[in-house]
Amino acid sequence: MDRRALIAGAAALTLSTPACAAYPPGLPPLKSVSTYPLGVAVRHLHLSDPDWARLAVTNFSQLTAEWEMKMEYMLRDDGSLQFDRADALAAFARTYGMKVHGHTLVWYAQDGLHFQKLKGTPDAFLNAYVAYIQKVTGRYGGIVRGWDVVNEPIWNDGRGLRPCLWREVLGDDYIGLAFEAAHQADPAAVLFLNDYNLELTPAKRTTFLKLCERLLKEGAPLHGIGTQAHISADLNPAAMIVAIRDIASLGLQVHISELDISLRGDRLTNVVKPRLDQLKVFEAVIRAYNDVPARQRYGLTVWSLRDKDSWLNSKRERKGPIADAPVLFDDRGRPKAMAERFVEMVR
Ligand code: 9MR
Repeated sequence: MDRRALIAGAAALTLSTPACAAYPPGLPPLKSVSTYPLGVAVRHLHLSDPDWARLAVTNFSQLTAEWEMKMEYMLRDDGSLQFDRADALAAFARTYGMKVHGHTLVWYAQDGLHFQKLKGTPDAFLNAYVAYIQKVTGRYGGIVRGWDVVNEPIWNDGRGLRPCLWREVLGDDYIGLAFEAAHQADPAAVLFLNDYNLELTPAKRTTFLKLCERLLKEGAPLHGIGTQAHISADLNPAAMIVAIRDIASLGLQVHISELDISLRGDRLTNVVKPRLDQLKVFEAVIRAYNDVPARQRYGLTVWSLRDKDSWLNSKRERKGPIADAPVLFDDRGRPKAMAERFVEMVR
């Protein structure tokens, strides 16, 4: 990667600026007690926010881009690539000694005009598909330790593979092809299949795990399973334990890749119910992950640093008057009970 871009990105931030609310005495930085990489989602604007940066650098050892490493940002309509923000993130990580997890190469929800235009010419489509994956993974070789190669391939009710442009043109093998392409470009990267609701919907988990087994049988370089864990505080804690055990049973790396625990008990009405026992569900997450063999624990990533940074409180997602509070630090950057419990429980 261009060294000048790295340095420019890093210089944009000075952590000596007076920063966020004082960190409570007695609570060690979360990453200092964690036995596995502890990740946090980041958006570009956070990198130049000293409050965000200080809290993140103190407590977390790994970053996942919430948006800027997705195709929707990286790929312009004319097929050219836009790396500026991913480079800035990589520079930030390097400056503060953090790891980077790549999210995401192929997603049913994002295809883009460049690929839509190639729909009628499957050979050109395939070439562009492989080229995109290889340019992105190749550029961040040695920087990104693992990639969500394919994101959310399974229907929410578990009935099978979702339809998408990739599958329409390349067939079901769009997944295997993506893994192969990524592996060729960066043989050291840990390659993940990532999905959500694997805890909530056993039928989806079963289909997802069958897909993993099929890929492994076919020799795909699939190294890990990302379970997003966008869960709600009314999830039965036992469901989490069973899900993680099932997921780990394949012997692959396990990444809890996008953890947040919403206080909206009912996702249909989106009513925030502050009384739900979020802590109980969080404890189940940590207990379940503690039980995964250490060699399979790729890391746990929380999907935003402070409650106010969460996608659940974005204009598009927030429905009612009460804000959601799904993550470990409050709006002012103070650790919540979940952060304290993490320190007590992690091993
Ligand atoms: O939190 C992300 C939000 O800021 C983006 O606008 C959105 C679309 O790119 O993606 C959100 O993150 C999603 C993640 O990439 C995949 N799993 C579900 C996450 C929440 O929607």
